Amino acid sequence: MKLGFGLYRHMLDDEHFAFARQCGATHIVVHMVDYFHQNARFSRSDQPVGDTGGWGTAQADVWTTEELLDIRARMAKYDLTFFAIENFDPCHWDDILFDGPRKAEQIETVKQIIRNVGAAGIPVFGYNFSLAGVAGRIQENKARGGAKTVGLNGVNEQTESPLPASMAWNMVVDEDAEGIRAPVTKEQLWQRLEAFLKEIVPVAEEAGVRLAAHPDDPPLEFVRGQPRLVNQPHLYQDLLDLVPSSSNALEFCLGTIAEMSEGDVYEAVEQYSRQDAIAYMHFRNVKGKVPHYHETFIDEGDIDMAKVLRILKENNFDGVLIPDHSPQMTCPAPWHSGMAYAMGYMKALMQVL
Ligand SMILES: [Mn+2]
Repeated sequence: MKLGFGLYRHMLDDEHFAFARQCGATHIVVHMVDYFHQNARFSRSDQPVGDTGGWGTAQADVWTTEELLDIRARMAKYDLTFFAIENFDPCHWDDILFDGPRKAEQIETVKQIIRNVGAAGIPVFGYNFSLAGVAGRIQENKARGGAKTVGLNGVNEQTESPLPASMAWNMVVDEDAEGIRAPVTKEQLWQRLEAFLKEIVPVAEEAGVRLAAHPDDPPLEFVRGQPRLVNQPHLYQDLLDLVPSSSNALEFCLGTIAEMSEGDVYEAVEQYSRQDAIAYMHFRNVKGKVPHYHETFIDEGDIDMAKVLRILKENNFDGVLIPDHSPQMTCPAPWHSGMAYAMGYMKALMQVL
């Protein structure tokens, strides 16, 4: 197993590559959809919440092989491997998620992206087949020592307010759209996922790319009036069984799985690592379950992280672990210090193992 690090698009520079390498990372997961491109001082747990409750406006450019190869070459100078891209831009697939008029066109766009990613030698593509995306989490100083972190303290106006028609996932895709998104049934959502996987998995196989599904965060039953797809651990199996293939895999978010109201996080790690279904893991910790939980430092939550690593090792997990999020530490570099703390802990656990 390998130690990786996630970087947003605005962080794809020498400074952040050096930081990741200095933290011990060998592999990089790149978030090409950058909520923060207009304000690089935000870190991931500083998600700006506008009056639509979103993370900003999506940008619909298709990532070219040349662009990806350039990023790959720049990180290679720091002995870093471009392991995965995380998330489609909502503009790439809003009509796939909502069964809109441009669905067929967007399926072709997604196929082209997967081909480009494969051609650039990037083996994994993480995605989150979610209608409302990440929504409703609040920031509180609940991690150890009063560190700022995110969580839920019961459902709130954000989780309960209907998703505007202007939005897909948690971003604005069409500023002019008025009204709200019609509620979708859980059955419809799963049918849309099945149709998506049946189109895209064969292309991913041919391109040498593993699609890796993130669960719904936060894993409530409904968010913004829309059902969640994978909000219990057993639903990951349903996703895998729709189209069995090594290219139909998981972006296993340990924290989100632990937040789910049913199931056992260690059994889930065992079940999915035994099948070699985990392409990479968001290795983070949390206290509580929906609708009352908060993210914690890696060593203070409900999850025994060493136990998770032992299960992964027994099942010969060969993928990448990244910290995903971390609480922010009280100092002039809150994001960096939180991440460096998580990375040092992960590196040490891996060495002891
Ligand atoms: Mn995650």
